[in-house]
Amino acid sequence: MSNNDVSIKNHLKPYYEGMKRNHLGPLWYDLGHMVTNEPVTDVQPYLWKWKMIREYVLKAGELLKPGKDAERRVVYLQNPSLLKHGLVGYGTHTLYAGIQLLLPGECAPSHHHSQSAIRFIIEGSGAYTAVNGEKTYMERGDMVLTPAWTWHEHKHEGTEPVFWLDGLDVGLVRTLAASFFEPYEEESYPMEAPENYSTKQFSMGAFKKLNERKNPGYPSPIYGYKFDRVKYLLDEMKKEDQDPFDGYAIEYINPLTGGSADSRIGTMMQRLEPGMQTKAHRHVHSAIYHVLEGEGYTIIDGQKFEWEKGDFFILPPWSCHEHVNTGSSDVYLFSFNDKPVMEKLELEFSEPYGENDGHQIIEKVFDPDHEQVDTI
Ligand code: GTQ
Repeated sequence: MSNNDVSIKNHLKPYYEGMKRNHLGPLWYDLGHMVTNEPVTDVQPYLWKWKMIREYVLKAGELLKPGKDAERRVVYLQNPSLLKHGLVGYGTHTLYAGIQLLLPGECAPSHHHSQSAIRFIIEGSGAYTAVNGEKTYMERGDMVLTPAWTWHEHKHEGTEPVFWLDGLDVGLVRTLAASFFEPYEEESYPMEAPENYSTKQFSMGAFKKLNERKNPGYPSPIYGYKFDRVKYLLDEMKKEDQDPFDGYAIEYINPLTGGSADSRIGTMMQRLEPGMQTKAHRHVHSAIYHVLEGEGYTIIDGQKFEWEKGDFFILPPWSCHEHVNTGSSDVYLFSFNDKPVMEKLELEFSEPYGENDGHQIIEKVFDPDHEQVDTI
């Protein structure tokens, strides 16, 4: 830098300081921070062990009662990289995951909100979620929708504790400043439809009663997506149906639109055969994964995340990832994501990892024992 440049800089100092005081900024310095070449994110990958989560959720079963001490008995997954920014309850910048526990006889009262929610059943049976007055019974591996604004409540008529995953678009709705919540005036919304009606209506084909009105697309006419159907489809898939990046994979859809089951939260199940390793790619959408069955690992941006049945992990936006099944039986990975939003906003984009025959080199191994120290 010449003397001349320094004196120009000094000369302009009052100009830049004045700009700042008046809450203005020079785009010629900052454009590169605003309109970046590629997605920039604070979201880091993370993994939680089911054993550890389960202990904390069970303890909550002793501490409080839903509908009495709390609206819902839920322990949520807090991504540490986002808590730094004060983002409480964030798994990714758009998605939230919580583990809900209902004990026999308990009821989580009816309410509705502008967030969309999906449930994925982890353990136990005999509980239902009622959506707009229709009971949908929940069994392990089922996915249940409670789309934005639908009235929903949970009740347990069985004998064992029931655990399920709640997936909501909390971060997205918060960023858009569009959160609304309202409890129903009574514990229960009137039961208007026969049990499991929407699930049955589409389980053997697609039928409706004569004169029954169906909304022309939203929300999905199905609330309960059964795991036995998902498993059947995945197990039937042939070698040529394999996706190089996701293995055998299906998405849950709304049969009226052909789009995702929930209009904002995407849901997917993947099957990986023993020894299978997918190729790495990255995409704009982010996801939260739950291991329904099996063991293996996922490499995310060069870091190895080892998982087994029940574990959860975060897939940040635009992070390179590939999955490996290291066990002797099939792996089933459930995940939910913000892909429908990215697609609607014309922001979705993906690309394969171009080097090393599509596989990343492991540079680091995530150590949950180091990260999750203080168990009860
Ligand atoms: O069950 O309705 O984990 O409203 C977070 C917000 C569950 C629910 C959560 C909710 C619910």
